[in-house]
Amino acid sequence: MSLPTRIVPAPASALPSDLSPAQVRGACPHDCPDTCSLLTTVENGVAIKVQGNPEHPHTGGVLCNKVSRYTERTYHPERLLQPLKRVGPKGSGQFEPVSWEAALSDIASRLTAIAARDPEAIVPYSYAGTMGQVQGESMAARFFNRLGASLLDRTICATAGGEGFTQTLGGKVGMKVEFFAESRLIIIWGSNPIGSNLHFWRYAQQAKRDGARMVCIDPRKSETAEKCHEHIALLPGTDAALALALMHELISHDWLDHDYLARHTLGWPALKERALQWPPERAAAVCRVPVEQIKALARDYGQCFVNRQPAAIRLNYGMQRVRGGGNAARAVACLPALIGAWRHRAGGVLLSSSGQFPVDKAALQRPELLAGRRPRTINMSTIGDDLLRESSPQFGPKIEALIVYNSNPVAVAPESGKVVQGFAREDLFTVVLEHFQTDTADHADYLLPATTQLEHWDVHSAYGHTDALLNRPAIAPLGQAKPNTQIFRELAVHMGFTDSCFSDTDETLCRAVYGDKVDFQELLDQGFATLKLPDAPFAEGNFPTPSGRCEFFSARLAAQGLDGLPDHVPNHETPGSSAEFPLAMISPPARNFLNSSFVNVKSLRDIEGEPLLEMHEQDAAARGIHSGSIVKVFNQRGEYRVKAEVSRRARPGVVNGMGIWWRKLGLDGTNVNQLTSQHLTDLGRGPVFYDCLVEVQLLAAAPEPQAM
Ligand SMILES: Nc1nc2c(c(=O)[nH]1)N[C@H]1C(S)=C(S)[C@@H](COP(=O)(O)OP(=O)(O)OC[C@H]3O[C@@H](n4cnc5c(=O)[nH]c(N)nc54)[C@H](O)[C@@H]3O)O[C@H]1N2
Ligand SMILES: Nc1nc2c(c(=O)[nH]1)N[C@H]1C(S)=C(S)[C@@H](COP(=O)(O)OP(=O)(O)OC[C@H]3O[C@@H](n4cnc5c(=O)[nH]c(N)nc54)[C@H](O)[C@@H]3O)O[C@H]1N2
Ligand code: SF4
Ligand SMILES: [Mo]
Repeated sequence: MSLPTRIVPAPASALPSDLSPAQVRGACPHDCPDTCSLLTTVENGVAIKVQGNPEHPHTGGVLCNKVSRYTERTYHPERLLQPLKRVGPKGSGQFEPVSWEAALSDIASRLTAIAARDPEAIVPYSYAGTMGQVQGESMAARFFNRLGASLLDRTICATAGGEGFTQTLGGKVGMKVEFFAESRLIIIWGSNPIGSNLHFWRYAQQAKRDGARMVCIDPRKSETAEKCHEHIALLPGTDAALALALMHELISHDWLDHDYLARHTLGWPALKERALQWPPERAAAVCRVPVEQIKALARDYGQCFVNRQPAAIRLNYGMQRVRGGGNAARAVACLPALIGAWRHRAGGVLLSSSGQFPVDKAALQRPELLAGRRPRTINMSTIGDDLLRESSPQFGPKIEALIVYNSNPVAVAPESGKVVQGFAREDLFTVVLEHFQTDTADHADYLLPATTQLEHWDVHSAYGHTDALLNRPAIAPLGQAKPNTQIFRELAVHMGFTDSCFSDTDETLCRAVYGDKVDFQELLDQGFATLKLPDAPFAEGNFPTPSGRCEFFSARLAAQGLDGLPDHVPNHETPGSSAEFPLAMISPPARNFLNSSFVNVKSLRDIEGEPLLEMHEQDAAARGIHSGSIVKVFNQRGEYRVKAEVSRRARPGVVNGMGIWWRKLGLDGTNVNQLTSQHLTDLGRGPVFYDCLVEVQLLAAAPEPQAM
């Protein structure tokens, strides 16, 4: 195979001595519930193939389409391989190469000057470009703690649902994913596992083959919805109404596990009273689905109680990106307790398993480096507004410097018009650590080349299974790229930080992730270690809530002046409420991208084609739109162009703007987030990407089909 000449094969001494010469075990770093175990084949210091590890049961030797092409991403001709300094106007993406030494000393002196005025004017911005515990918030967090920089509230994905689960079940805890294979009823709720949780889908298919009933709850007829026995295409943001109506039916037919309710739940009389206000007819009108579908689902769920069969819910974050997302997650989290589904190992609910990992955050992040300071917190979901704010007593200092790693906010954060305006500020000093020149990187003052997963150490928790994984480097860093940890280590030296924790190696950090709670030798030997957890964690209650019970009523929420019970909280932008913007838009993940990662990998972008808007035929016909038409999607916040597809995947009144394209690779230099808002969720201060009203207008008709 021919490789770009600038890739110098690694000298043998650069590789850790305990690596096998041919195959190296690693972990997929991406923000995906599956956290696969990888096997990378290396020849002469070059990675030639990345495969799924057949010895890891959850991976089963299979990777998704994206990561099976990992070498294409790693050796991409546009990989950033040397530090760059801006030469053109802000945002122009024009850079010249500089040495690491020049870049780090200039960055350090700029940050030192800002910190002398107020360190809170410096803001870190990161998310889950890598989910690694070490290349994520370890050395970086130490650096920002020592500096006294603003803290970042990492809300962009999961905080509404996470908070809903924490209030109800006590944390991000739930069923073990493998036991879905034994369930008799599987409700896939706000999730498209064929696209985004492939290895869960393997277990679900096993159950389906064994006769389980499958129901999908999703406004979009996704690849997954198509494969289920029933698809409930509710309006976005109406899930709590549906869940409350299911409770109503369970109560009125007495499909209730009274013993479980009495011994292991808190607030049942109050929840019962709330649910009785939600007859299925009321929910059907809110969700705009046939009332029969709600009754039938309640019957299926109730029959599992009657017949002592396990019923399982796979909930995903797709349903909590609306104003009432936290309440909706709470309502769904209550359901298993009503029928005592938790008694079975194949019953209950799973949103995320991440709360089950014993990560020693303090050992990684060293909060004591704050030395008693309590910096303000910036919410990453409102970075657009926050970059445009002046200093004020409420807000604190104007943001003067932003250090971005593991994230592409210009593409992924809501209301990108404002985000771009903020990043374009001439008086903002921006450093971006990246693999590629993303939309965000275009706005950097310094662009620093980071290593990929094939080039560095890391340890991974998962959020869709309960195995910890170790990632060993398979190849030496390409070009002058450095791990995030190393960049922050060297930056610390240039800032004059002498604390000994800045000299911890990546291997030391890997060992610190779980301390003695996970056997590190097992990780070294096998690449993964299964957490020792009970099969049916809540069969006898024992929820990690303050009361030890499933908390239908949350005293903690009530104490904050919030509703102690889950309820339906309507969207900020309720479908049907605006004549100007009559359509609701959701923007779920595209199957061949991972958020905005992989958009620049040509073979994957070719499969996705162009930015796409799926429309129901009624909505399209009313606007003279056909498949292939170029349309303008717009609202009060902005507009973007896409190719329309008249599609059975869209329900009437809802359009699906598939995510998340790089702006500069789109049709008009914008993407779907040009339209999304910076409103927040009811719990967790999360973003509301799927709570967004728009209108669509034909720009150019579809080309006539060519005669064959
Ligand atoms: N291929 C691929 N895989 C991914 C990702 C990706 O971008 N691409 N993203 C990763 C990330 S960051 C995450 S957080 C995870 C989980 O990511 P999720 O965002 O949960 O993604 P999906 O599993 O695709 O499921 C979302 C589904 O929710 C539906 N939905 C939208 N609004 C509503 C609503 O109001 N109610 C209900 N019931 N459904 C709604 C959408 O139509 C979509 O089918 O997946 C990860 N995996
Ligand atoms: N409209 C709309 N917007 C959304 C969503 C949606 O469904 N609809 N989903 C939201 C969700 S769920 C999420 S999680 C966010 C995701 O948002 P982000 O976490 O920002 O995810 P990515 O867009 O994949 O960007 C991650 C970047 O990190 C870089 N990276 C990867 N590994 C490393 C590394 O080791 N070092 C460094 N320095 N960089 C690295 C990658 O090259 C990539 O450019 O987007 C959110 N935005
Ligand atoms: S993105 Fe998900 S499915 Fe694909 S290899 Fe990574 S963990 Fe596995
Ligand atoms: Mo996410």
